[in-house]
Amino acid sequence: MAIRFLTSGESHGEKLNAIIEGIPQGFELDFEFINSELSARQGGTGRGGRMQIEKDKIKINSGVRFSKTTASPIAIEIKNKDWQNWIYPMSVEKINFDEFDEKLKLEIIEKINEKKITKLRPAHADLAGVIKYDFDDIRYVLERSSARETTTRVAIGAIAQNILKYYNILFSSEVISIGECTDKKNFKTYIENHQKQGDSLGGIIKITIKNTPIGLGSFVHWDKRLDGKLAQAMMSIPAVKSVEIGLGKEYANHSGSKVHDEIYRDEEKFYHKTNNSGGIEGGMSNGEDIVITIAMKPIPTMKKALKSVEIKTHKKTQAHFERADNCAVKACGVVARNMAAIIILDLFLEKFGKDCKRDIDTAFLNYQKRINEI
Ligand code: EPS
Repeated sequence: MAIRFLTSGESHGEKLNAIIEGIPQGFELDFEFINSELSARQGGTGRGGRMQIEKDKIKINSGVRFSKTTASPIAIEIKNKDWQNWIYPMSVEKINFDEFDEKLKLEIIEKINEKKITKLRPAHADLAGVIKYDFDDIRYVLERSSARETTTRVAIGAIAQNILKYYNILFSSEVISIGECTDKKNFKTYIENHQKQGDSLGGIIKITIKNTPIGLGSFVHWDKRLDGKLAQAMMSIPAVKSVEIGLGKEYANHSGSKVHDEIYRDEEKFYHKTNNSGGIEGGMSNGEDIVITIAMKPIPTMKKALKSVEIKTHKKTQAHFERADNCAVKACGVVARNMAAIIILDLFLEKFGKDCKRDIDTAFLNYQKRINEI
């Protein structure tokens, strides 16, 4: 792997952090672009009250000098503005109650208890999470399993997109459907109607990557295949339940002669007139647009609470509800295009060099020259 990263941070903790290793020297970063991806992730009809509080912005603490990458590890942080409201319930340190007068002490205890969760939410990480880690409060699971964590991934992906733009590799995402609604004009009302009923929605998203050079990924080993890597990245996004490349599962309904993309060559390049393969053949990019379709399940946290169980008493109850989105499909698309950018950058650097922009530029141009001569 050319690049690797680790993220940390709880939804209502003080900050979200990440360290990215392997970004080459010499790329000027466009902070405005990175922040515009962060604010795109916050958008869309159906987002909850939290999005009114946060104005996600990247802060880079290392690995960049005068806006240019230095090849050193890049440390980033994004502040949780909402932290002010969660200082005590999410405190890292033990709370010393002696510091407070009786009234304040009671207020803090009440706040902590209020935030304690014991009613399992079906379809979330709650049940398996509390059992696996031996917790008596779902808060411990909820905080890290929250989709808030995708903020850091978008920031890293935006850095990747920023670098890939130098080579004209471009990423976009589009919402295809929300629940059963396929008419874009009606998405807003459809989501708002479900919101009024306290219900949540998922949907289908298409991610397109343009101008990927031929040959990213490889057929030589199972874990080098581009489609495999993209599928893992997509499925790692909370609530994503299926990934298709190109024609996807529809391939199974047709004979080969009807669906496989024939190969042509003109003065300039090899090409296909159709793109059912979604730009990937034999685990490698084939030069056509890479097209990924993902499905997101409806968000599990709902006002219209499902039947559930209380973790301590085992009593029947209704699932816990706290502030949540009722639809985050558009945001999921932003996360997906940025996760795709991380994978593409990783494979791009593996192919064209890992250290500095000038060497990568040369390798990239030489490769294009060689392809043109075939
Ligand atoms: C999210 C922040 C969270 C949720 C949502 C995504 O903020 P809060 O819990 O404070 O309202 O809105 O989290 C979930 C969908 C989830 O399942 O936990 C964000 O920044 O995207």
